[in-house]
Amino acid sequence: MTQRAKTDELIAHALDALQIELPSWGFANTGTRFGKFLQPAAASTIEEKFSDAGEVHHLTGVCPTIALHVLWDLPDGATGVANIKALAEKFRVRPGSINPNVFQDQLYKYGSVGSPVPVARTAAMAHLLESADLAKQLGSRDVSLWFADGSNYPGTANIRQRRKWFEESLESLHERLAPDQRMLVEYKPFEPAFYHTDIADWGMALLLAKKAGPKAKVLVDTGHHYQGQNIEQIVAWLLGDDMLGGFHFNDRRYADDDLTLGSIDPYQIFRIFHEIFYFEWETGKRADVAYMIDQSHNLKGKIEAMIQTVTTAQELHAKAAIVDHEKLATCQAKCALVDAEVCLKEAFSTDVRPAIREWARSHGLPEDPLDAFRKSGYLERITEVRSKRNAASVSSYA
Ligand code: LRH
Ligand code: MN
Repeated sequence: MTQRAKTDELIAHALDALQIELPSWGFANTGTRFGKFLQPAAASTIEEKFSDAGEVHHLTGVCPTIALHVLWDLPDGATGVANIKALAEKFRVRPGSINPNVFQDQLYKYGSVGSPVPVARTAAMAHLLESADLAKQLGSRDVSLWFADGSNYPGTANIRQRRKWFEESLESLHERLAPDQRMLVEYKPFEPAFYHTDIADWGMALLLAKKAGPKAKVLVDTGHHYQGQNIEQIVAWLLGDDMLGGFHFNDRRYADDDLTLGSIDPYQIFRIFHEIFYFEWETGKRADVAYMIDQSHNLKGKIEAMIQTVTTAQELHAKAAIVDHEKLATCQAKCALVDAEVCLKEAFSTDVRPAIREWARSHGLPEDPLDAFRKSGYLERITEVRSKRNAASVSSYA
């Protein structure tokens, strides 16, 4: 078999295995604290979010699930389950990770499960347990946890006491999960809290997950790191402990900018994928990792941005799949620094697009999903239906 054929086979194999979950909120009119620029075609109903996710899956073939945010997508709790199942059937996209929301209600001013206010802790715990039950009813494996909990001024919070409340709550949630379910603990260094955040980094998330139990893993949101932090090293450590549960992919220049994946630092995502492929090559084990997108598209067309993100992820994933791991391991062992680095550079600079187009053709998918979307008329159709309603919604900050 020629080297080219070997490479194409590795790429096809990687593309067959790659599944990327889409965030329902990525299709809605979202913004920053300084307001949001309304898009006439934006989704606001759960049906529209499933429809848009279905369109992206129809064009790319690799997005079979949609992440749901409980308050935004299931505001009436269990009464919304039947409708979600019907939408999943209609648009051929399954409900994916279930995201509780314990950060929006006024009750959570001083935190949720970490709040000194007992009624806030009780309400938050009840919502987490309800979210686990909703996940069971929807056949969703993952309950994906992010807490805005923290403080804004030194001395205003008992950090150790709050940790204890988090440990208790996450242990109770762990008990509620079904044997095949998981809870993913997401960390974030700051925002909306600007002095301390209770789950601020991977170490805190790891300790809480390990204390909660075997169904708890760590979720790495690529936008939740300090400048200069080595994210792929965190990924390698979590893989080593079998504690890497999944990713929220996005890109950033400064902080949690939620920009489209690979728009600022594509080599970063390539290095992350590399650590996962290298782990799988070395251990022979399949990394049980959920790949999810977590972006809010303030300026780009939301569906175009999502398609761009998925195809960029496919490309960077395919590049990482063709690193010559055998050669790399030999170079690392004999400290052949330049040759080791070249193993990655060689793969990263390989144009994998012809192989991806061939893979798409062989799966009856459009070679260029973005172009196919633009020619589909889907955007024109939904704009017709949604624009009047969207024009009416306000976008002011204060
Ligand atoms: C917090 C976060 C979290 C989601 C939210 C939409 O910054 O990354 O994962 O719940 O964005
Ligand atoms: Mn996230």
